[in-house]
Amino acid sequence: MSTTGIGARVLRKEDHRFITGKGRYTDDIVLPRQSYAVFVRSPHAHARIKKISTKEAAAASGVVAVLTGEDLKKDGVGGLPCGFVPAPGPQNSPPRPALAQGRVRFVGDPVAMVIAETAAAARTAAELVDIDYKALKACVDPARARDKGQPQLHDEAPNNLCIDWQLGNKEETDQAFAKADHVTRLEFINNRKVPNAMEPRSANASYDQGTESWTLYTTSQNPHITRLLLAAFELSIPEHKLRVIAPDIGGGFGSKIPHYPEELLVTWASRKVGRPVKWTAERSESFMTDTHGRDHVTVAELALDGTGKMLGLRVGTIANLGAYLSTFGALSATYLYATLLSGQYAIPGVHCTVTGVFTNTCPIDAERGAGRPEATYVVERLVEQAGRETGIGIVELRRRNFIKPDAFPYQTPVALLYDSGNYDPVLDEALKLADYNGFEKRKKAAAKKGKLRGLGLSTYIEACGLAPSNVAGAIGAGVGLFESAEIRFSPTGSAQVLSGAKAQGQGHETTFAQLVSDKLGLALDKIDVVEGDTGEVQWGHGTYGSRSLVVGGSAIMKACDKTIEKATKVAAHLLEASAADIKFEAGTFTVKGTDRTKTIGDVIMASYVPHNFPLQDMEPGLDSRAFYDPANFTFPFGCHICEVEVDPETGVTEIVNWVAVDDFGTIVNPMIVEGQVHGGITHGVGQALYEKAHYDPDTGQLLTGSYVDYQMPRAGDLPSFKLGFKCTPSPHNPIGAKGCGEAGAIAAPAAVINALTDALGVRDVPMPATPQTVWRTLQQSGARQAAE
Ligand code: MCN
Repeated sequence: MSTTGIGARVLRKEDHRFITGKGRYTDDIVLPRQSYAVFVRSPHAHARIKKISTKEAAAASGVVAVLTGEDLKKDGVGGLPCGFVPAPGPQNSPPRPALAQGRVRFVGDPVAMVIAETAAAARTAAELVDIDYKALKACVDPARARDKGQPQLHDEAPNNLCIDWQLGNKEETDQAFAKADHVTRLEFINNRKVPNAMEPRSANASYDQGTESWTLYTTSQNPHITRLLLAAFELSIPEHKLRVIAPDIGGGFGSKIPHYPEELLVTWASRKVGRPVKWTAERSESFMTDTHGRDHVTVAELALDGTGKMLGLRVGTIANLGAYLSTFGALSATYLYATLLSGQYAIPGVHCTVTGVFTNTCPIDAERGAGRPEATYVVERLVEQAGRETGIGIVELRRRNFIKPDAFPYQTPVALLYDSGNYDPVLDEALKLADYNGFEKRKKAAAKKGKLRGLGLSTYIEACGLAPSNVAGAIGAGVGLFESAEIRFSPTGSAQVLSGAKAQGQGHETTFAQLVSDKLGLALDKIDVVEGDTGEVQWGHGTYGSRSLVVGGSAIMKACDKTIEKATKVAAHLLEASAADIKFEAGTFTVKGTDRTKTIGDVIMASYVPHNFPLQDMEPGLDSRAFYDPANFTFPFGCHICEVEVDPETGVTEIVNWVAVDDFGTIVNPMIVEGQVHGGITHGVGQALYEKAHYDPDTGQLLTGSYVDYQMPRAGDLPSFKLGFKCTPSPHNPIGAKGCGEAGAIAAPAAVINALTDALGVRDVPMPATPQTVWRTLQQSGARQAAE
């Protein structure tokens, strides 16, 4: 194995920059004559705007302009579109103006934009914008949003209904339940999360009067899509007149996928005021307005026959979509959710209904895992509970129902065609690493200390590597989901790799360089990866859905192949041989059966100094460009085992052991993958034990709007993870890789709550299982037991 290629544990190239404070984030961009924007946001969850008076603010010291929704209207600026309608539709998609027009619908909804010489002046003037609101009743609870008498958010969405959607085979599922010997039923809430990227959102736009074009720096996971939406749907300008640059990004976790009002507003305003306009969110703005994730209310049932064979799975979910449809709106609640409900199991009947509703809360969009953690939570909580209820056991019930290796490709009843999988060996390895057989002994030892010990499994599957474009189109996305790559060489043998992906911390500068190093035999330090600039990168769909390696990386592999093809001709010319006789290996072209060679460096140089090229047959240069559209998703899977100890006196849960065995196909950089798994698990543990965006049910105020009220997991909350990999290559991409960026977040919540319910001897503990929730659950179950 090469020391820098696929499989090598290479230190991250980008980390020198990041850990020495040399990263260049959007807020670091300072443009000549830059002005500063501050947004006046709604303090109400729901209100009519009777009047906005901007006079006093406009007259304040240092103020450049004060703009409102009326100004947007006058300039004919379009609202923010939603790029997804879950097929077959319909979907009620009410308009979403960038600045409120007539009504505000969640706390933080932007109403006015104050632009000034300094951020401090803009903040001071923002206090002077006088808005006369008529407060309206708020609708916050998704479970009640369609009830009679609830406040109505949009005229276009009667009863606050956005979608009423379903997937699966209803009749077969109903029949399965009719003949079931055992049904396990659970009801739960998948708690709303704030993604909490370390770097807050920021945008800085300028307009060049000479070329009549714009440049927008922004914290975007997909700058090309941001450009498309801004140019085509909002500003009505030719797309190439806008350059969108996403510089270094300090975490996204999905919240920087959507296109936001602030991006439009600074771009629009930069032309209006004739100078650059910059905005950076305060942390409290991030809490209020970065799209949130999850927020499902679900009833789920699993039907089994007398032998424990799964017959059917029936799920009804109410999905909170927030006050407006975000860019990918209901995608996480529909096709990224219901399609995963078959899990790792052969279940003949699966049916899911999703009712998507509007409420006076921040819009919902993708959050690490996006729909797949919610699905895994449903399946894995039910399976674990059924294993306990039937007495078959949590391991045996899974084994009896796993899709068998010879059943692949396996068509699930919920649209996905799993291409490959072998679940038993992964489960075996996880049980071994977790010392499953020794658990009862550990439980007894814990009891002696007065602790309740529990163990929970999560044998998850996910579909990632979004996505084949034909599938994206069929399910209702307004975009294709291929990826592009370009390799540009300099005559002296260094290379720039341009990719349409856009990292926010995933290490693409290292792993993508490893691919090229592996393929072309170039030294790693001669390869730089460029992402996130629509002026440089030909096209891209960005980074989310653990797609960057399997789709973006595959495009790079394809571009490498094109380069090798071209370079082989050049080498043949230099070596005076036929191209058919040239072999390329580890950066060296050799005439087969001889010791005559040219290095890739020689060939690159000759391509750019083509003094004796036969002009008709060969063109100078070696640059190559490729577009790659995958044939299918990739289906990573694994088994996570969590072991907890609960202090019954305080309700405090300690995670004492964590085992994760995953199949990510070919691994390019094991160290980066391990880091991704660690981050993902931590994300999921946060959801299970600590995090919840809590809105006051009456007023719609966000009660968890700061780190004082919203708890994130910390390093000390987690054990040292035991990771194992049992990888089998993906059958359809040139790397053989499967995505890894979300796996931990998908698997973890179910593993934690399964462990907790085991420890407490209860059917359910609501997430987040804070000490208070655990303590209350214990008291209630204890009281019940005493009564029984
Ligand atoms: N990789 C590898 N071998 C594999 C799979 C992946 O070496 N078999 C490497 C990749 O080359 C890449 C990294 O692991 O460097 C993650 O790859 P991939 O699974 O393709 O995921 P993406 O790069 O597309 O990242 C998206 C994913 C998502 S959806 C979220 S959300 C997320 C995440 O990654 N947000 C993150 N990880 C994050 N990590 C950080 N630090 N910050 C975020 O915001």
